[in-house]
Amino acid sequence: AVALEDQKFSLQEVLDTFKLCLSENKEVHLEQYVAGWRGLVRFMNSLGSVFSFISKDAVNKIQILVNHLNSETGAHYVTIQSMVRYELDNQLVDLTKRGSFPESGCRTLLRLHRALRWLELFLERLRTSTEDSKTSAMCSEAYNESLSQHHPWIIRKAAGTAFWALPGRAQFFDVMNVGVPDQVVAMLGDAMPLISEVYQVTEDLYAQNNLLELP
Ligand code: 1PW
Repeated sequence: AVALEDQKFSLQEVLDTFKLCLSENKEVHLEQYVAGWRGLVRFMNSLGSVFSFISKDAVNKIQILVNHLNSETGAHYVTIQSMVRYELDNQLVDLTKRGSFPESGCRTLLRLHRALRWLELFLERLRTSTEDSKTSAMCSEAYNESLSQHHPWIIRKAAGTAFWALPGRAQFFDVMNVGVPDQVVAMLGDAMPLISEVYQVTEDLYAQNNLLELP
């Protein structure tokens, strides 16, 4: 069987999955959120092997969340809202220092959530870029404004090195498999508000529950 991560895909589909994860009452469905991330990992892997160290951690985090979904307490993990309520009500989260719950849904999802902000900033730069824009510069600017603040020096260093090896803008658009550059730009214009909304709903939920700095 072909590994899921190797299948041909279109970034459009990936972004559509993120759209599906938000219900009318603004609940974020974990299964779709995870499916969206799986697509992003496929995307990263098609950008070259340098990115695999980055996608590896995302794959680990995705698997932890899938394990929660498939466990006997999986019913509590249907939405991010129900997950937060369940884990907090049952003291299943390390709130101040790492301890008994290194794989809590709350701290695991927070890592993906922070990475989603990076993606949002990066895709927005890509959307408004011109032909001579450098993907490596756009990627590292987005990273420096977001995720890097949560990473130790050694990871920042490794990430910076990986960005240098990113394909150029034209090849990047090609890998997205959406169409000519104008179509990519239009697709991103449609998709960005949805990604932003998923991000914002999660951010607000975590802020309300004081979870934004989970160890
Ligand atoms: C080109 C599009 C890229 C968008 C996807 C971004 C995925 C970002 C994954 C960065 C991972 C870098 C290496 C891992 C670092 C982990 O230590 C860190 N994980 C994340 C996702 O930031 C923190 O997780 P930890 O160590 O607290 O379990």
